[in-house]
Amino acid sequence: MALQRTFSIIKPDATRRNLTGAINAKIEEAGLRIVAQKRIHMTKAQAETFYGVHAERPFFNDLVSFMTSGPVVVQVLEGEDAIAAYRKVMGATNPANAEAGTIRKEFAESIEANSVHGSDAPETAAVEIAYFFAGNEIVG
Ligand code: RTP
Ligand code: MG
Repeated sequence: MALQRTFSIIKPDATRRNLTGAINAKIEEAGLRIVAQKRIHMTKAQAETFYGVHAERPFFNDLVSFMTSGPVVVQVLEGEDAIAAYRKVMGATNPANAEAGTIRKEFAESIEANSVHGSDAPETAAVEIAYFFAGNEIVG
């Protein structure tokens, strides 16, 4: 399979606990390469647009508040089958259901404060990457 790219966010619960390096180690151990990375504080408008697919969900307002509650690290990851590979090392949305050794099992605080985001399909990965990165910020 060809190289694929996925979009990742290290969420505010993880940056607050200084876990960026520990999460990046998990990413690299999974065979993924961090080809773009920056630390930002998302605006409310950015978070609302980014999670627009969840706008009608009961947890939407809490999710936007959480994602703007502190800095995040946005990343582009590259590797074989990167979207599925990253979802695997992230673990289940609810850390209670996540497999041993996954990022969410080891680091997540709750179903909401679950330390990382990863794209769920090639189409969403492309949109999410373009939302946060210019082409010349990604170095493969
Ligand atoms: P993500 O999009 O962040 O990679 O996570 P995911 O695919 O595993 O989960 P998704 O269903 O897309 O939900 C997006 C994020 O919303 C928060 N959430 N809170 N309170 C709740 O019941 C609830 N459910 C989801 C989580 O931060 C989840 O990652
Ligand atoms: Mg999702």
